[in-house]
Amino acid sequence: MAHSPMKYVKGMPTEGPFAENWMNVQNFQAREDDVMINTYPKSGTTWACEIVDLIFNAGDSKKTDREAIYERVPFLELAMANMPPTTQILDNMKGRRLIKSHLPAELVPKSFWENNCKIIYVARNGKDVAVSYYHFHKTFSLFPDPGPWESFLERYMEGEVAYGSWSDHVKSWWKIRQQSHVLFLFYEDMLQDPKHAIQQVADFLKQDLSHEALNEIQRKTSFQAMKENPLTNYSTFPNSIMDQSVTPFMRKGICGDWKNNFTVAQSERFDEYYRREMSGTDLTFCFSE
Ligand code: PPS
Repeated sequence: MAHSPMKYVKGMPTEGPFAENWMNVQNFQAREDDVMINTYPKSGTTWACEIVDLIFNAGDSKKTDREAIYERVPFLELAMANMPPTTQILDNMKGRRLIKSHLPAELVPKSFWENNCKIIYVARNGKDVAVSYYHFHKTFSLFPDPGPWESFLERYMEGEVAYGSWSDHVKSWWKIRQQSHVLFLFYEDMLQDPKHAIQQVADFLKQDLSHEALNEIQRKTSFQAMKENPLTNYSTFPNSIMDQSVTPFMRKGICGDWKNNFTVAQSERFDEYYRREMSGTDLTFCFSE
């Protein structure tokens, strides 16, 4: 599998074709009823996307099991050689659009803010994100080869990976979390009390859910159910782009897997970085169950 080198957009490292399509992303026309699901990569995007689609379909999986998650919730900034960019696919989409993005708040196209579009942001602790991102780099040909874990972790803490710095990203969204059209969630809270998280999202979207619908959404969006569902586990995605024989997309889905990957010294270096980056904010993460 050939990996691609990175380019930069407004100082943020990104994939080459994404950078080439940047003008279309920046000028993208959001509509009032668009809903964006945004995260730093590997923070629970797919999980949140499936929850939102099920909520809009009152928990009826006969309706959501129509297409793969990446078709039901197109990825705004995705662009690949020889394929129409997602911006074009979204322009032609009728009805309510659910839109996935990993852009930091300041790079989200201004039409989303002008239209007060609802945005659900999920943040995950930076150590588990680093591990998940490292494994994902090995499978995803649009990203550069991650090399050894030690050097990947250094680049991650320097923000020299796709979408830049994890800490800048989470802080950019934390700063604006009180805007009424933004819902800020933590992956670890979703793991601990999924039903509560689903209800929070439904309330935010002003969608009533019956007891049965809530239970059904919880069942359908458990890690195991999503791992087994070909429409959410990316097994229908081209193998030449995401080679899951290396690591499955639905890998572990837990809090604290970093303990199996970080050395004590790496953990201490990360803690130092975390303290420095989070000083001056009241944003805190949970790193263990
Ligand atoms: S991506 O490629 O950035 O869009 O990936 P993303 O979906 O944001 O994150 C993938 C990680 O989320 C885990 N995941 C889940 N965890 C718990 N419950 C559910 N339902 C769930 N769905 C996805 C997935 O396993 C990846 O984390 P890791 O740690 O690699 O297992």
